Amino acid sequence: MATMEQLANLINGQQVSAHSGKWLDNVEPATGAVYSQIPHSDQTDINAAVTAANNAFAEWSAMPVAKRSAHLQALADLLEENLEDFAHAESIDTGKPVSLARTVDIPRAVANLRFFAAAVAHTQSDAYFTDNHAINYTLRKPVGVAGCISPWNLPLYLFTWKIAPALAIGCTVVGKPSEITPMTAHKLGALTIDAGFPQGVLNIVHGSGATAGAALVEHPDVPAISFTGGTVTGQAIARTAGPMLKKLALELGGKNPFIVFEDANMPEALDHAIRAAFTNQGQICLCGSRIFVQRSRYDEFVAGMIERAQDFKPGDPLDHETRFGSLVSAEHKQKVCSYIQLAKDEGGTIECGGKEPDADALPPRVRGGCFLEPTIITGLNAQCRTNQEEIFGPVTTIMPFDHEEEVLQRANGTPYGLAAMLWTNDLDRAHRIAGQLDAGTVWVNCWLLRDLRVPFGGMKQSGLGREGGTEALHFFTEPKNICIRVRHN
Ligand code: TXE
Repeated sequence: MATMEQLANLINGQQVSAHSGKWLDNVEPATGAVYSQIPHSDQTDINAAVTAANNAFAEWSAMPVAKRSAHLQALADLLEENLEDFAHAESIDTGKPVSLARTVDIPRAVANLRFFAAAVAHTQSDAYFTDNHAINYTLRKPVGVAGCISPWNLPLYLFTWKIAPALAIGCTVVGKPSEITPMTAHKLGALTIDAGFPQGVLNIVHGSGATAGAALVEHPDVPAISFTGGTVTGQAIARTAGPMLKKLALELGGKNPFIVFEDANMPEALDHAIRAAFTNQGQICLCGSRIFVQRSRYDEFVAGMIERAQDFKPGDPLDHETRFGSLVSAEHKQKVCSYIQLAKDEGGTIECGGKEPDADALPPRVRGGCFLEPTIITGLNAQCRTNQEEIFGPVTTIMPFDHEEEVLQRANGTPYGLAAMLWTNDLDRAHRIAGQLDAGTVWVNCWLLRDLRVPFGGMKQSGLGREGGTEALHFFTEPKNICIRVRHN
């Protein structure tokens, strides 16, 4: 029997097992089989990683910016060279189609590293000339050891989204990838050794959220925590980090509205709505999971969505033709199924999907996997739980609306505020509505078009603080104002 691959922590430039010698199983969700193990790290491992990061901080933060950038660019080069290998690993680990991993996740992870390597060279410091008698300027120093905790849906993309700005600005890092999808972060850690990163600059500790994650958040020598994940976990982290007065960036859940006015370009709106609903099996915090369509076009839109959903046939994620893969775990699939049942109980009509694919619709290799058909539900009101709570799976509802004010109120009527999509050809209306939507990002006539320079994050329960561009670089610094009096003889 082949031996099971055992992943390693990266601490002080060395690949090591958990101090306790314990392991957690890592499952391939498309088959349900355990295919590797990760270190079940605890406080002892986190302490070792933080010590290594602390020891590396003085040299890394004092290094010329161009040299730090070169390290990140070297890592990006290696990742790009190994794109196929990483895409394959990400597909096995997450259940997402390998075609998505190789065209989106991995290239975007490369782009994150390159973007922040370049952006840090262009950071500016504010300076003010104060009424002719003082000059104020702001020194921004890296805050120290940054704790970066990432989720399972876009594992490498979101891991690099956090570590790249932290490293670029001069912080050292202890990263804690999701225990559900550890593989690509593990492989990236190995690449940092090949890229010649100084020891201790990037440390990666695997393990559960309750053990390794919590120990990282509680560590007194980690002054900044950047977290992406569920709202409940974000609230728990805030309860620990808040009283310790840590810097905190939380990117949490969403329940994003996708609003289609009658004047919209319908084929385009439909093509984007279907992608926004079902890309990555609906497991993207920016997915559009509540679609509002102006009544005159409602029936046509529902029919168009049902037709297009047929293109998202569940298949083996490793098959390059597959567009729609497996959910990330049996537990998560169970959660999504419970919401489909809830939608039925609340009086919804399942227009398509709503169940597992028939066994013979899947190739034999993946018949034990966590598959669900893309699901479209109508007939629900905006206030029911199905339309209020984050499902985070291949489930979208469609509702008709009559007026602007009505749709605004319903779109804004959830605890979340991450993203909103708006489809109209009326320029005045686009500006009018976009400005009033409760969302950190509003996409007008597009979805998931990203510019890494803009602030990214959520309003209300969708988060705290902003990532992206200058905001991300600033997050990992402690600004200090220096005021110099100007004497006039
Ligand atoms: O994520 P968790 P879960 C949503 C989605 C999903 C729900 C729960 O609705 O169904 O969250 O997902 C680490 N201290 N999103 O439970 O727990 C954990 O190990 C420190 C939206 O799988 O939030 C992992 O590394 N860390 C989301 C990370 O937190 C802790 C993406 C995220 O896990 C911890 C994923 C603790 N006490 C899920 N507990 C998005 N915004 O994109 C867990 N962790």
